[in-house]
Amino acid sequence: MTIHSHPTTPFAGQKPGTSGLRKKVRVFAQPNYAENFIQSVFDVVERAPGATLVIGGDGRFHNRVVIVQAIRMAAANGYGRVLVGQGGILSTPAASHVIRKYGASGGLILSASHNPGGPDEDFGIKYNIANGGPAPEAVTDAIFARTQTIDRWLAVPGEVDLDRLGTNLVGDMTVAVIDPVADYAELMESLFDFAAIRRAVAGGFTMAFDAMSAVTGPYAVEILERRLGFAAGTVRNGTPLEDFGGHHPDPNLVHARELYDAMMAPDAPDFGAASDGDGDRNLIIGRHRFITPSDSLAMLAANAHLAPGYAGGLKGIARSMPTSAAADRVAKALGIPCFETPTGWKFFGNLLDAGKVTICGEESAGTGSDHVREKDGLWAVLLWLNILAVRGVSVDALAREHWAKFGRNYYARHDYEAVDSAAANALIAELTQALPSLPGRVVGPLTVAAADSFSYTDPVDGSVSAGQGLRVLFACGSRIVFRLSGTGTEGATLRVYLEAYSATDIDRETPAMLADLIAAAEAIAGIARHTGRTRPDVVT
Ligand code: VG1
Ligand code: CO
Repeated sequence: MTIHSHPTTPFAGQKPGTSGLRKKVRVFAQPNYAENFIQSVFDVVERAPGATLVIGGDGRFHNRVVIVQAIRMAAANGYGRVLVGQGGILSTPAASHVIRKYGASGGLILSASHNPGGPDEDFGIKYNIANGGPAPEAVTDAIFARTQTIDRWLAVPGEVDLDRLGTNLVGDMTVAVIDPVADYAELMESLFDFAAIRRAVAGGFTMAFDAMSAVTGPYAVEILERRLGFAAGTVRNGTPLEDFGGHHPDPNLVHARELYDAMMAPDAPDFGAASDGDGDRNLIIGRHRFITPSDSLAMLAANAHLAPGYAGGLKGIARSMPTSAAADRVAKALGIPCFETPTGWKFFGNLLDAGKVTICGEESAGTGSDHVREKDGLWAVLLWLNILAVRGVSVDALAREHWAKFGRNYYARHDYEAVDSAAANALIAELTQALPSLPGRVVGPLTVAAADSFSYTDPVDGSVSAGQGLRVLFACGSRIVFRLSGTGTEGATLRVYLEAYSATDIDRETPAMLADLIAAAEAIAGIARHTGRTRPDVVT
């Protein structure tokens, strides 16, 4: 085997964010850019000689180029085997499952998730460890440190036909091109009552699934249409496209508007759902009833025991800090612990590995469980379908019943996108300074009870992650959280998370319930003064 050593010099800014390294395609396409990052991964991550590496992506533009290069580099760096999805495709949860199932030492997931794709759009690389989950901060910090000193990358010559299933050799390393869907579909069948869902479908239950021209299409067609019997055409936009058809593959009320409108129409199907670029997010809309991701986590947790995979009950629930406290109320009722972590799935890994929690979720449309170590869009859809099939109720009825029992957490997230980075940093710095003086301040009808910068101490390994978002808590129980996104590729994105709870008033409109909080967010943080924006770009 001939190993070529290619001299290189470091690039600034190869620091993984909330979920891997994300940059514009033109940044990744520079000579040595992707290679430097991948070599830095291979230089620092733990593995035995001859270890297995999983490689897959969401099918976006530039995927194939990087996958073939990563395979040549893996062979030169002592891996014994690479498992790669056919066509370079693996959804993020499927990649997590493949890592676990085949005992791989880790995986490279090539995705920028919900960010748009194409020559002028976004690309990303994320490393997952042997548990199938995103590398924890200690590992991403070590990778970043390595990118700052790197002086060579290694590769062997070789080509791979990503489209042909089967095994090849690159250098001395085996490359197995695998069916991206089969293992994952089998896992889903082991967790859920497919027979009950099939009976509901035979009885007339209908759904619409928007794959947003992204990676979930083949998974959804196989599972929903072939195995569960939903009508052909149930899966819309089911062919993965390199530019996602020009859309943002972000399943929210802005980018999945067509699905939302279909679900609000008089002839709406019973159930609507969508997933994002890499298949780890989910959007749930019942006939005439939108479910916030925070509520979805709570409702799934309250009913999960109806699915065979969770019949024994839940060990605990974890949610990211900005996610609403709806799940906390369910945990309390179930008598199980509820953990509050920083934003990003990597913080759930230790809790899942230690058996402290079974279900996790984020307000950004991510829900998942201990079946893999990533959030999982289709998993959430199937758990909803299982629950609805067993209970024989509509989404709306289930939601109302839930709120009647637990009260309702009205919730919204306001995003100010592509804000000038200096302005966004100034807003956060000024607000951080003001935190100690906020308690007692009266803003309209609201009084600040407490304010802090969220810091997390991992209960399993004791690691501390500080500066994870600014929290302003009001005496009435309402809350505002401010933080900057760690997944964007242009300027800064300011996220403002708004939450108001009512134990009894469960049938109000969300904007009305949040109006005082929206005014308070402006008064406290000076969003317009700092950013020049008077309204958010995206409300979800
Ligand atoms: C966003 C979400 C976060 C999610 C992350 C990755 O991060 O807020 O909840 O875990 O995206 O999701 P940020 O730092 O931009 O707020 V995905 O579907 O991009 O892998
Ligand atoms: Co995603």
